[in-house]
Amino acid sequence: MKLCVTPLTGSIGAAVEGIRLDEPIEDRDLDELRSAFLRYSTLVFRDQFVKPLAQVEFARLWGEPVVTEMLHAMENHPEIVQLANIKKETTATEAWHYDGSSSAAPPKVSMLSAVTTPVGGDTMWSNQYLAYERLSPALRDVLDGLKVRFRGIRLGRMMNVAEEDTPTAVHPLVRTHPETGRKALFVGHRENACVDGWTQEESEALLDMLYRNSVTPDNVYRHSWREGDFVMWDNRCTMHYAVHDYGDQKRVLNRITLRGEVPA
Ligand SMILES: O=C(O)CCC(=O)C(=O)O
Ligand SMILES: [Fe+2]
Repeated sequence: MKLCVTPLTGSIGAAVEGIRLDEPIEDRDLDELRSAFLRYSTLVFRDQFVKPLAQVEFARLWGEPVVTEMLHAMENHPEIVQLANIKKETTATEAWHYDGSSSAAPPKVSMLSAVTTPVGGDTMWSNQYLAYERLSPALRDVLDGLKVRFRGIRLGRMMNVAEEDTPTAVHPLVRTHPETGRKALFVGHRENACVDGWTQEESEALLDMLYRNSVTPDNVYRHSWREGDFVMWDNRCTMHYAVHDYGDQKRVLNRITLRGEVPA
């Protein structure tokens, strides 16, 4: 089998064919996967049907799986969280977000293996390098010096954690990717984020604009899930959004995240 990487949009995402993720991967293919991952930020593998143990083994090729606070691990696989029975009323993921933005070191990579898929239930990713690069140089200069306080309010609500007990962290609004060296906009929704040292009103005006600018259709890949799909994304330079348009239909995805660096 020959590894084949095909871009999915002009801005973010690539499909990878010619590889089985649950079989030993040759160094040459792994190198190619790594460079495709850094280039396209989100990789889609169809028809993989990766089982939990194989997902953990594949994840270890990329880093150290983390057990996410506030989320319930899968029995026998503490590294895996099974996303299932997510209700529209309480979901924390139907909003553009970074995983773990309210923790000191958000995960660097997240990986989903689709077990059961509904009609609908797509996931979208945005390119946060471009979200930054397409701003004017003068605004970029201002943003380079700012920090944002993130609060895990939505996730806390979903997991019934009191608002005062939800984690918070302060991160640079513009972070430099430790592997590519490119700058990416690490923005948050005004509900979960506030520019450090700014008034609420000032912060909302800026964050609203940056957030909106990040996720215009020309900067987004939207994935329609099929059972067996495996998707991995770079949480240092993308945001994502889980569309909840599937009512009570069953939707099950197995999720692993990898330990990340402190954003700088
Ligand atoms: O359910 C999804 O499609 C993605 C959920 C999500 O935000 C995540 O796994 O981090
Ligand atoms: Fe997420």
